[in-house]
Amino acid sequence: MYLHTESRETTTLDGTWQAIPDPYRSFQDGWFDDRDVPLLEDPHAPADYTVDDGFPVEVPGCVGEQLPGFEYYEGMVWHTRRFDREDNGDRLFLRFGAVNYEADVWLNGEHLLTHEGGYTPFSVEITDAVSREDNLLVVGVDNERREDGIPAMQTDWFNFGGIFRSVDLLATPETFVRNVKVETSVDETVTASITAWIDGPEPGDVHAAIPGLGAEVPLEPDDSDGALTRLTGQITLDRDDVELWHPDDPRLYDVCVESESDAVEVRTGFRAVDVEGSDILVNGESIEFRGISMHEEAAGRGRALTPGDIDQRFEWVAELGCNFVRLAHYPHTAAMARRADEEGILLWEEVPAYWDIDFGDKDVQELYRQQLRELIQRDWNRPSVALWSIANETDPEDEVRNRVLPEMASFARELDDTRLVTAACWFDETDDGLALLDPLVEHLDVVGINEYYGWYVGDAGDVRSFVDDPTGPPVIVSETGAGAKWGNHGDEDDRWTEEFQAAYYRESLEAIESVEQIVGATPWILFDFKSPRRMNPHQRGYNRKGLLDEHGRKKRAFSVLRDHYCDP
Ligand code: GCB
Repeated sequence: MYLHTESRETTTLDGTWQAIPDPYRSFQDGWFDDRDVPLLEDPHAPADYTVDDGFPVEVPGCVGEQLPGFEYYEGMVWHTRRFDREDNGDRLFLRFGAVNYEADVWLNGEHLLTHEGGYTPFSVEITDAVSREDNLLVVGVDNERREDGIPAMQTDWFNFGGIFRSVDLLATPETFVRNVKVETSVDETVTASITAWIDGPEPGDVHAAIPGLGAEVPLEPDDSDGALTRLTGQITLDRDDVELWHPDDPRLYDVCVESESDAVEVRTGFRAVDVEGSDILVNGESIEFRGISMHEEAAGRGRALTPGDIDQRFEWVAELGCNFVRLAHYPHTAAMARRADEEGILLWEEVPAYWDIDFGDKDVQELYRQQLRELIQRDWNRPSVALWSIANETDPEDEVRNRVLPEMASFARELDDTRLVTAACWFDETDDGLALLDPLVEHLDVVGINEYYGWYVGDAGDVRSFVDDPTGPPVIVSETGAGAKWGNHGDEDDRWTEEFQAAYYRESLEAIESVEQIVGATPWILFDFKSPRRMNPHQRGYNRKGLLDEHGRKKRAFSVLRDHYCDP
């Protein structure tokens, strides 16, 4: 179960760590065995590495962006640091925001945890392993791609390695509130169904309150699993008494959960997202999704975004007139969703089940569920999140995929059935025009379609031939785009020019607009991003489909999309 840290005081372990690249994995097997420990501790020993004298790197950070010569490195990098314990809590947890891709956590020579999956948070209790002073924390960070990984061997983005989100210590009482879920529904009344998980021997009395609405409810135990007790309760309010969360007016409320020994707060909003025919409704009203896709990347920092990077993203989104963002192709920092809550931006969040995943492998299926769980439990209180996307461009002819993906859609709904489940698929070309034949479609609430008519195939505007079915599921064009090098000008027919890209946008947006069943789009993509598979002279290691380049310089298509959204 996810460890809630949102409203809590934590001690940060961010800052300068030591990084020791280990491409031959020569330290891996003997890191803490009897032979090596003296080497680690004796500064005069003939050691090839010492835990205190790696290359200094900043955490959060991506290794390749910080160590000259390691830009495209994929493999093991040991990360180490020492810390003193400063809290007086009964229990202490170590929490990582994200480590790409596998993390092996050692504290004072004791192996505590291996975590696979590069974009979701994880934590481990260290109460029995921690000392008051001079704790040695060693994290093996391995970003080598693997056949049985999620993602697997091929992606159209760079595999930045590192501890690229914050590391914190969280001290708690013996029994504490581990996590909270607030599910809201909106009809004649507004309901908040609150679930709390209490970790520890004495759950005692627990209640939930929404001070801004003068509402309170005791939570009753309804399940117990070892040390974890689940409690639930409901608050029902008159619709007139609540200001709903909506992109035009993103009202937020605090929900407080208090046990006898602990208390946490969740900042959330009341809203409902539903499908009716081929419309998506927010609080019962049909809404058009004016979106854009983005990767989590900042020039020179990889995926380790600063607060300034996040501000900048939301400024661009506001300038474009968007009310919707696709956070592709993996979970972005939780700060994006918190900010989207405040700004009234709807989100599509996704796990990196991208292209060729080994869906038949049971361990991969478990890893898939784990990644869905870690994302959904992290963000299920964010009113901005409207869609959970379970996959991107997976093969509709693959029978194993067609069995496993519906299971993952059900799993996402089991965790949270107040959002819509989607996946990015393709159109099928038939004699009558474009159609939705992918068997996955019937298991989705909303169908995402990636289409590049006018770039990879066909002509911009071919989407017009879609066999519109006003009773079919809502469709979002989750990708459409063309490459252009910033500053490269020419004729509208010349690929890689800004003019070509702008013309592509004009045609494609008009075609998308003409199809009833399409309720929105997240064109590909806000800014250029690193991709080792893109090496032509215009690309040189970057996917150039951005509306901005990697330095934030606008291409002409930026204003085409802005005019489309702001001045239709
Ligand atoms: C896609 C992928 C996306 C790529 C994009 C492209 O369909 O989903 O990850 O970056 O196309 O630029 O080709």
